[in-house]
Amino acid sequence: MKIRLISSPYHLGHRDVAIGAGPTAFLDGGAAQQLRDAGHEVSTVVIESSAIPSHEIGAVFHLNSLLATEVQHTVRDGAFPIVLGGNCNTCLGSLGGLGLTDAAIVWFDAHGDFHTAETTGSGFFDGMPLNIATGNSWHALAKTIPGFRAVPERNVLLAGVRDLDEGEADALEVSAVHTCDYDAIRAGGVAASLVTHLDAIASRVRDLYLHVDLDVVTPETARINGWQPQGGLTLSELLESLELIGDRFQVRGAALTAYDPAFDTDKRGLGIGVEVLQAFGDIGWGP
Ligand SMILES: [Mn+2]
Repeated sequence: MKIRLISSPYHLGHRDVAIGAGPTAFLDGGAAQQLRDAGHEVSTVVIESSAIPSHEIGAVFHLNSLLATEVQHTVRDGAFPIVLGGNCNTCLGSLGGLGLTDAAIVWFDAHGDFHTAETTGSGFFDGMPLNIATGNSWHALAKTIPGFRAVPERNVLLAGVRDLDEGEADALEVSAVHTCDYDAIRAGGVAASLVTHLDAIASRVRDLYLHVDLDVVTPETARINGWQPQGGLTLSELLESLELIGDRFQVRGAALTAYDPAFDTDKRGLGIGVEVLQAFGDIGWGP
């Protein structure tokens, strides 16, 4: 398959800092070549700007507008876009660039990423991207991203989550977002717990944006970042989940996010990330 790796190496607008260093680590670690070795035709591009606003939230939306344009070009070139994101908020640019009229999202993450200005206790802006993607907040800024269209909550599955803050958990509870948390997966197994949700969404919509925040895996599998809680999916559980998704959806774009190489002292995280990228290559939709 023709794949374009699109690197957005930023953490809240700061280049190559913390999880913003993840995309560069994957490219420097040979991710493109490993995909080529698996038979794919791979090109790479890095999101760059000389006009990044100095205020973080403005910077995030500026970079997402550039990302949307790059994803749009990728699709136009007939390539499958894989975004290497520092932040999970890259979902906004990815969704904009994909420009799907009817989209689903499967979102793997230890966290909910469903905060709003009204629920966040930390002010961490990258705790909000799924809430923004589902059209619940930051409307005016979301509109500045070319092609961005909110995804209906009922078309979204949040999987593997195990660290929700109070207000965020309440918001998810009353939302239509499908949640298959870590406890459910541990109790029921990957296939049994995910398939009901996936089938319900696939009965309505085929086109999917796939989001993997790598901290969905257990710390024993690999150390991913500074916020990775105990528990989580093993690599084989994550890969099994991705296969179930590929069987049911046209995966139009995918993203791998939130990997901070400073925590990955034994480099297992890098290897696991590349395996996830290979799985994206296997299930990605191509003409
Ligand atoms: Mn996340």
